[in-house]
Amino acid sequence: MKQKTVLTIAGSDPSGGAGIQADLKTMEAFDVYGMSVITALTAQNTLGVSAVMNVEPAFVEKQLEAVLSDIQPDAVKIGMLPDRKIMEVVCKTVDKYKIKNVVLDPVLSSTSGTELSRNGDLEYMIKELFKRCTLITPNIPEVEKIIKRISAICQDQNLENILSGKDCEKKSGIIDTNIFNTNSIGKDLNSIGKDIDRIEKISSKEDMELAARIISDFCGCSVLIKGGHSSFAGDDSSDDLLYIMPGSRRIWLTGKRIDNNNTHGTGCTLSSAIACGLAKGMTIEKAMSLAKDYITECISMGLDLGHGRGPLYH
Ligand code: PXL
Repeated sequence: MKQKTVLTIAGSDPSGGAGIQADLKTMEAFDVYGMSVITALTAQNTLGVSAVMNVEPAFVEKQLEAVLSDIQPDAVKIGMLPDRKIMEVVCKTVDKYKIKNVVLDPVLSSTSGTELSRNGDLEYMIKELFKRCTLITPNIPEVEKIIKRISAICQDQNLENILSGKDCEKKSGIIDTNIFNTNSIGKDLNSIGKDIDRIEKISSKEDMELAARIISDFCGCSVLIKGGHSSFAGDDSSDDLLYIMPGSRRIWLTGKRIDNNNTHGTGCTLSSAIACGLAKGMTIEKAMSLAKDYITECISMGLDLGHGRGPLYH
């Protein structure tokens, strides 16, 4: 018997709601064979993270080698990457094993105990890791951090040259797409230079669309912006934007905000569910649509565990 295989590269949450524990439960629910490489141990519960111990990069590499030299995953989900050295190991391994179907949840927030405090770490993630991914799945606060960083990179590299497509490619070696060069939402190049600053705060659906396009063009991957943190869309909606790189397609996935505070691990669960769909050969849209149904069901079951922000019903 054969089963599709999915690997998660992420941190451990001993209370079982997020990280590799949530990923593996999700894989079980999608009937794929789950594997896990651990990047960090956290000590946490539903009330918060009390300690984090990063795994040595060389040991992350040992885990990756052990798994990948034996089993080629049909998809990979990447979660918490606590430092740049671990990111470098992951990039190297994705290349070495020509891994396809990579879904990255760019865990940037302190709720997981990871604050990628050095800008260089986030810059590395943006320049080197995103382009190796099929899809990245930031929430709105993460989008704001990413846009701010892209804006700073662009300023460093002289916006004028970037807008004309010259300098950036030479300096960073990353831009092979039509950066800022699409008229799909009717902006001329100069106004987009201003827009990048305007959307340092995402305050409308239009901002989400512009941010998704900039990130996708700059980084060379498809982007899912999760609307769960939006406060502008009205109280009862939680719409996600899927921006698919080939063809620059924008797809809105509408969702009702569910009255449940127990949402610990939703980011991990959603990105894993998408990876499961990709492993089964689905398109990004199809995988996302099934993942959204799954997460909606997991939240609406109303599981109530722990004294803080509780986990989902997986
Ligand atoms: O959802 C972000 C996240 C990722 N990884 C680990 C976490 C969390 C959030 O708590 O604990 C290990």
